[in-house]
Amino acid sequence: MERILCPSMMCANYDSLKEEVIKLDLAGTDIFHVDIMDGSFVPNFGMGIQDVQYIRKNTQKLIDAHLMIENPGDYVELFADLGADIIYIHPEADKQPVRALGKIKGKNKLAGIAINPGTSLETIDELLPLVDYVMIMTVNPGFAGQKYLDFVTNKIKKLVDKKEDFEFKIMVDGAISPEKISELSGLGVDGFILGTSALFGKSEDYATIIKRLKS
Ligand code: S6P
Ligand code: MG
Repeated sequence: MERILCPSMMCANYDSLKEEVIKLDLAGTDIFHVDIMDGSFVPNFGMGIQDVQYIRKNTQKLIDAHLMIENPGDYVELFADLGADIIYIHPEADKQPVRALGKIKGKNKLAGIAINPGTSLETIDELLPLVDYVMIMTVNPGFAGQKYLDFVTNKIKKLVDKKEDFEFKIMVDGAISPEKISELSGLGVDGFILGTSALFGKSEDYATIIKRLKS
């Protein structure tokens, strides 16, 4: 099974965003991960509308919008129209997550849910047949450069067991180091968000790092 690698663009060098997108594209990026925050669902602000448009203009690869915002269902159409291919909502942030996922599908986009470290799988069981991706947060969302929360690995194992019955892919986001990628892909995780722990701010170039992380 090929690992799906997704650079977190919040961690890219903004002095030269266009070159970053092109370099990452050529280096073997599968999905560009774009963190959208509202200062309410998470205590920070991330990327925004212009960032999604700008990345879209410079790559043909898939783009995901990770909506860390209240009432994400109100905004899925906006991000679909901006060119995101995959839209993640946090079910914790929407009173009607099923409706929000329906809106994503209505736009012919791939639907994902991202779940916080404290969210139990039992609360999202009904959503599993409706999604293409389940992204497990392995840090409290809002910031790059945090520490992996070990207790979440147990939830990842439980989700892998449920995968047989459905079609979704399992992604992990937060403090994903090269060591975590080997460990978690061994458990059955499909995709990895690459931030400061694995990809950005290193001395080697993106192509060398991504090639190594793929295998
Ligand atoms: C923030 C966001 C994440 C980070 C990513 C950074 O919570 O959803 O996508 O950008 O986790 O990676 P790292 O390795 O610095 O934690
Ligand atoms: Mg993210």
